[in-house]
Amino acid sequence: MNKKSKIYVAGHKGMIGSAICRALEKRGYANLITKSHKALDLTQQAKVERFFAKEKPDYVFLAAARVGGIHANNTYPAEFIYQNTMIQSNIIHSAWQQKTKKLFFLASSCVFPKKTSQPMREDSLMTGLMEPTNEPYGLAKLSGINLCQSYRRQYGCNFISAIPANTYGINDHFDENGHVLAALIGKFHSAKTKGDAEVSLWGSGKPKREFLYADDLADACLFLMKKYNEPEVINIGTGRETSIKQLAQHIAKITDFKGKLVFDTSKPDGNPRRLVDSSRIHDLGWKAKTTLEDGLEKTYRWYRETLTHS
Ligand code: GFB
Repeated sequence: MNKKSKIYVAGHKGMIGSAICRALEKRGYANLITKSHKALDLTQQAKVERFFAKEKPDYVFLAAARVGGIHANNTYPAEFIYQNTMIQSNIIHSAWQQKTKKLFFLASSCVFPKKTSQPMREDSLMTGLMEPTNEPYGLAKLSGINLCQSYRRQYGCNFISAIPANTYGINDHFDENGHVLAALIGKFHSAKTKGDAEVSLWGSGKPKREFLYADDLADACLFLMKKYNEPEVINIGTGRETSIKQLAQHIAKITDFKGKLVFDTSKPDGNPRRLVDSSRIHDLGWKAKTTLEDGLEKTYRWYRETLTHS
C-alpha cells in the first residue's frame, strides 16, 4: 500500500471506519474512497458490484457492520445476522471480482466460544458454543473470517481478518443500543445533568472486558495491512481487563456523578470474560498505546463537545 493507492474504507462514518480514515489521512494516504449508507446500501449485491466495477479499489478496509451492545444484539438478532452477512459477502465477493490487491476484514471478539480458556487464542475458534446474546452477530462475523480464508484458498486472494477486543471511542453510539462503555458515558452524563440519585447498570457488574481505543485499533489495522499476509485470523487487544463495575466507577468519576450505582441483575451479563490473546500481534511488533484512563477522557470530551455541546 503506498500513498497513491486507491483505498476504500467501508463504514467510514462508524467508530472504527472513521478512526481508520483518520489514521490513513494522518499518514498521507490521499486517495481514499468512501460512500455513505445513503449513497450505497452495502446489503444490496447489485449496487455493491456496480460500485466496485466503477471504482476498482486497490485496498479495502471492511469496517462496515451493523453493530451495537448487548441490548441491540438481543433486540435485533435478525438484523444483526442478515445485514452483517450481506454486507461482508457483497464486499468480499466484489473485491475478488475486481481484483482488489488486499482486503482487511474486521471481525469481533464475540466469535469466540463462551466457555474457553482466557486469554482467548485464535486457535480456540469453533471449539464450543457462543454466548447466546451475541450468537447471530458472532456467527455472521465468523463466516466473514471464513469467507476471507475461502477466497484465499480457492482464488489466491490476499484477504486477511482480525479480531479486535471490545472497541470504544468517538463516533460510537452513546444510547441504550450502544456498547457498554459508550452507553455508560451517556447514562452517567444524563444522570449528572438531571441530578438523578442513582444510575441503573445491567447485570451483576462482574463480567470483565478488555477495552481497546478505536484509534489504537486503526493503527493496528494499518500495521497489519502492511505486514500481515496470513490466512489465520489475528487478535488485537491491550492485555488489560476491567470489570463492568470498575468501568462504571471510573465513568462516574469522570462525569462527576456522585450518586449510587445499582446493578439490575434481571438484565443479562453476557460473556463472563472476553480477553483476547494478543501474543501474535505483539510478536510482529505492534502494541496498543492508549490507557483506558486516557481513552475515556478523550471519548468523554468528544461526547460533551460534539453530542451535548456542554
Ligand atoms: O458492550 P456490551 O453491551 O456487550 O457490554 P458485550 C455488556 C456488559 O456490560 C454486560 C453490562 O455485562 C452488561 O450487563 N452493562 C451494564 C451494560 N450496564 C450496561 C449498559 O447500560 N449498556 C450495555 N450495553 N451494557 C458486545 C456485543 O458484547 O461485544 C457486540 O454485544 C460486540 O456484538 C462487542 O461483539 C465486542 O461486551 O457483552
